[in-house]
Parts: sequence; structure tokens; C-alpha cells
Amino acid sequence: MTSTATWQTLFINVNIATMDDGSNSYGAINNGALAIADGKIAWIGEQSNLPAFDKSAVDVIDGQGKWITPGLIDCHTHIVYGSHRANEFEMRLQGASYEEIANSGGGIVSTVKATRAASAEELYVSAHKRLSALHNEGVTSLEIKSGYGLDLETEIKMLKVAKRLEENTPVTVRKTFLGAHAVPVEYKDNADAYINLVCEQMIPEIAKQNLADAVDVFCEGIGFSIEQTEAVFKAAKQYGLPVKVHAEQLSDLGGSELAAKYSALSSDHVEFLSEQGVKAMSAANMTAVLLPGAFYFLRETKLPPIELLRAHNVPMAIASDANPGSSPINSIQLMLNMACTLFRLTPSEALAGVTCHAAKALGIDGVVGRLEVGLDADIVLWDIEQPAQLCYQFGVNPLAALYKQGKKVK
Ligand code: DI6
Ligand code: FE
Repeated sequence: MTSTATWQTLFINVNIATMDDGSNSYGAINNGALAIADGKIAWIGEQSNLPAFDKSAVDVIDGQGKWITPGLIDCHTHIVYGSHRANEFEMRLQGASYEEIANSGGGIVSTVKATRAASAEELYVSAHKRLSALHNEGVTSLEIKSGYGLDLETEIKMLKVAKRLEENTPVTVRKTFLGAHAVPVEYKDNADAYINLVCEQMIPEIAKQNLADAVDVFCEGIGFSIEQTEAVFKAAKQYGLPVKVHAEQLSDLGGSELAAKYSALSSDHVEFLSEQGVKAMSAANMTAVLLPGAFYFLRETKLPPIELLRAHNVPMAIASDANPGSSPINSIQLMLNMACTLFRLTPSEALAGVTCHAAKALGIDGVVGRLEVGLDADIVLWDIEQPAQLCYQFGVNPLAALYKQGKKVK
């Protein structure tokens, strides 16, 4: 004898991209139904198999053949920052490279100046607009990095803005400390001393205040060396914080392999990743986070090793990298399109990149990223006939409704 289920919300007449296996079929259920109880997915399957349920308690929504996906996840953003870098955009149009601009005192350190000067309130207001743009396109979880402070006070200011965004919006925010993003002017020509500050003062204090979920490093010729990156990883581990890395974006320093030794969550960018690096990531169960917006905006030509990542079963996440210098793009739907057009991912791989694989990159894959009984009911209802439309068209938002932990928020 089975009891009658008590649900708050029930979708019927929907097609469901469960993304439960990240394979090429979206984990699709046609003519499906999905029930929500207490903010979690309580039942999912073909509508013809629906069990008995208490009809008096439930809000039944007829999806009229629309598609449901997990709430989208943007697993790599830098949306908290002061000012903008349109001037550098113009310089690049005149022929200067991203690296030349960085080496001549522009780039990340120019945003650092503006971010130090901005009040927490100003940072909150501008970041809220960026978060809202992503949320309007279906994002229900995202990562926000610090890294435009490069001093303890401003790094904490940024992380607290990220925390406030989570408190005031229906979006899960994962906060990442990226103190090792660039060498601040006070430490010019003394990067090792700055890394000491990151390891000995910043990480302990940020861990103490519980302001970060992970620690990231920009391991690159214009960023930090392998040795410096390793020092930061060691400090992070000492405080129980998982690590991740910006690596192999402009050159191959072996940052991903190093990250694998520290069981990193992800290595991000990875255009220059070698087969050895791919193998190391695979063995360490890491995710590769692909950032087509930065590839596009910097007019890069070296493609990430997609075939190798596929061959070695490294999950590929897709993210916006929203930031003022290399990807001033606050659109996850455009990233879905670019992952396919620029990186030749299949639409199913791209969608997995902003759902199940993005959740894994953030270490929240047991909570969100798939539609499965017991996971949070973060759900988007899309006015589309097939999931590939999410990648194919850009500029008309097909979002019909959005639920965060079972509550309708759009
Ligand atoms: N890689 C990136 O793509 C961003 N940070 C990083 O380490 C760029 C940040 C910027 O140019 O402001
Ligand atoms: Fe980045």
C-alpha cells in the first residue's frame, strides 16, 4: 500500500532535459511531469507513470509542451568590480595586445585602482545589474571571484558584496578568493612578497571570516608562476579550502597539472592545455571550464583541446568569465551559442556545461545542476520545441518561468 504524495507544485505536459548523464541526449524525458515538495524535486518521470497525489494541495502547471531544464549555473565570473575598461578595448582595436596593455600598467591593475576607490554600495549596485542580466537568462547559481582588490581590505569588501548579493537575490552565490590575480603596484617587481601576503595574511583572515568557498590563482606569464601558484594552493589546503586555477589561457605553464596534484575543482580557460595536462585532470576528476567569451573578446585563435578532453572524459563546463577586461559579457545564453559556434561543442554538451558540469566545477553537484529526486528544485521553463534552440538562437529570451528552490521567482 503506497501513501498519497503531497506536493506543492506539479508540472505536467512538459519535456524535461534532466541533464542526469551529461550525454548527448540531454537525459531527456518526453511527455514528462515533475513535482516539487519543500523546495526539492519530489518526483520526475513520464507523465503516464505519475503516482497518486493529493490534488487539493498542489498547484498544477500545464507546461503545454514546453521544455524544463535545471537552473543554469555560471561557474566562473568576476562581476564585482569598479568602473570599466572601454579605453583598453579601443587600444586593442588600434593594435595593442591584452598582454602589452597589462605589462604597461593597464589591465587588471587598472580595475584594481577603480575597485579600491569604489564604495561597497557602488560595487553592489553595479554587480547587481550584472547578476540580474544573468539571472534573467535562467541563471540560478553562480560563482563570483574577488581579485580586484589585491589588498586584504578590498578583497574582503568584494567578497562581502558577493555575500550580500546572495542574501538579497534568489541566486546561489559561490565566493572564490582570487587574491593571486595580479601583482599590485605596491609589490611591483616583488611578486614573491605579495604571494607571502596572500598566503600568510589574506587566506587565514578570509578563512576565519568564512568569506570564501574556494581559492583561485591566475597562473600565467602575466600572472603567477607555477611555484607561486603552488604556495597559494598549499595555504588554501591548510585552511581546508578547495582550489582552482586560471591556467593555460595564453601559454602552457603546466598550471592544470599542478592543480591536479592539489585535487582542484577545475582548471579554467585551458586553450593551451597539453595532452599530459588533460590526462592529469582526468585522473584527478577535475572539470575543464571553457570560457568562449574571453576567447572571442581577445580574438584568440588557439582552441581548447576539445577532442582530448572528450577522449579522456574530462567534464567540460562553460562559463561567462564576466569581467571588465577579457569578457565584458554578462550573458549565459550567448556563451551557449559561442561554445557551439567557436568551440564546436554539441548543444547537449554546451547545456551540460552550464548545468551538471558547472555544478561539479563548483563542488555543488549533489545539490543542483541536474533534475533528479532530492536535488534543489532550481528549474527553468523554456518556450522552445527542442533544447538545441537554447544554443542556436541568441537575443530573444525564451525563458517562460524560473523557480529557485521550488519558489517561482520569474
Ligand atoms: N583571466 C581572465 O580572463 C580574467 N582574469 C583572469 O585571470 C581577466 C581579468 C581582467 O582582465 O580584468
Ligand atoms: Fe577569469
